[in-house]
Amino acid sequence: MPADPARPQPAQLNPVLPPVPDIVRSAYATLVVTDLAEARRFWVDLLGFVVTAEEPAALYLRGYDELTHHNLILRAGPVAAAGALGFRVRSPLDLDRAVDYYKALGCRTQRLPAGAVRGLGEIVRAEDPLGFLVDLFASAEHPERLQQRYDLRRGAEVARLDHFNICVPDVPRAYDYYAGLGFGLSETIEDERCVYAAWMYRKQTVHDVAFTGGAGPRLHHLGFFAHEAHSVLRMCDILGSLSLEAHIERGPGRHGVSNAFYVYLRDPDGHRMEIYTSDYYTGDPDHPVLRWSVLDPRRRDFWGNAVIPSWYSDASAVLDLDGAVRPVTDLAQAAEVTVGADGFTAKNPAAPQQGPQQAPR
Ligand code: XXG
Ligand code: FE2
Repeated sequence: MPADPARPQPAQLNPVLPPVPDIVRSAYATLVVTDLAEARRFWVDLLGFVVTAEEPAALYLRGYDELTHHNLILRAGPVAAAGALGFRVRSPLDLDRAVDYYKALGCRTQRLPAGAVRGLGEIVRAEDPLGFLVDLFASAEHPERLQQRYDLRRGAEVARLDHFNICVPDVPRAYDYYAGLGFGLSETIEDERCVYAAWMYRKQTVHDVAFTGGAGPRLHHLGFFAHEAHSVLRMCDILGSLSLEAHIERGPGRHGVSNAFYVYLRDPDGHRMEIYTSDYYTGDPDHPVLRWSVLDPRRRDFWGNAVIPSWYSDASAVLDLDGAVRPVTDLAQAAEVTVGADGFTAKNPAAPQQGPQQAPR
């Protein structure tokens, strides 16, 4: 990875590729669930997602702040997996660019007409170089604005999708691909020999996408933004009251990376989601990268609480363009858990007292 990679210009990285599509933000994901009624109980009845549209085999859900059709599609299917990761692009011209760009990268690409994904205009769907399905769209239906319908809010009071976290066997390769698409780098976990994880953005927050080193391609989690830390706590209390505490996998806590307050939940199929609040602005052109030592016990939980092993090992399979589950490649670099200091021994007084380091600019 380059020494100072904040917002590299894609053309500088690879001058032979056609212009990149202008990606605005991470916008939605599709999860295949094996029991739609069970999934509905979790995502709608417990977590409080808004149902924009409903079909016998699919639900289109959004947060209370979302002004487009959906942040999440739950689709019934035989095997739990993640479908496409949806990115909003700025204009229809960016869809033409996306076709040329992914074709130049040698990726299988489809153009889907408006309405092929309910609520959205035309879509360019590609199998990206990392093995994930991505949907790029430039227009969407605007459902009723619910931001100030406080009377409707339930569960975690989720506002919108914030980010995708993906498991990749080679983190620097994932960085290169997303840097080529014009994503900026906000934070990393690294040491002198390896980058173990990285957070990258298009919108002006810590991330739209993050990479967790591991067998991949797999979806690690979907991060959803809530406005208040108490929404995170309230969700945990609701699950506890209903003896559904097994859905809570990690947290609640304060991340070192991103400074967000968080909890990770697992849905009935094991898909992981995060409720996430209070990260920070990254929109300045010279936004400095924050690099955490892999040995810093506060990097993943600022209070030094150990990360549960399943958080590193488990993730959702992903589908290819034909709807088949993609095979995974094993981690091709050192595993963070073997070098890091989360220590499944919980708090580690012997860990070095290193803080986050600002990259030299
Ligand atoms: O959104 C995130 C995360 O990717 O889910 C994980 C922000 C920070 C972290 S970490 O566990 O590294 O603190
Ligand atoms: Fe996250």
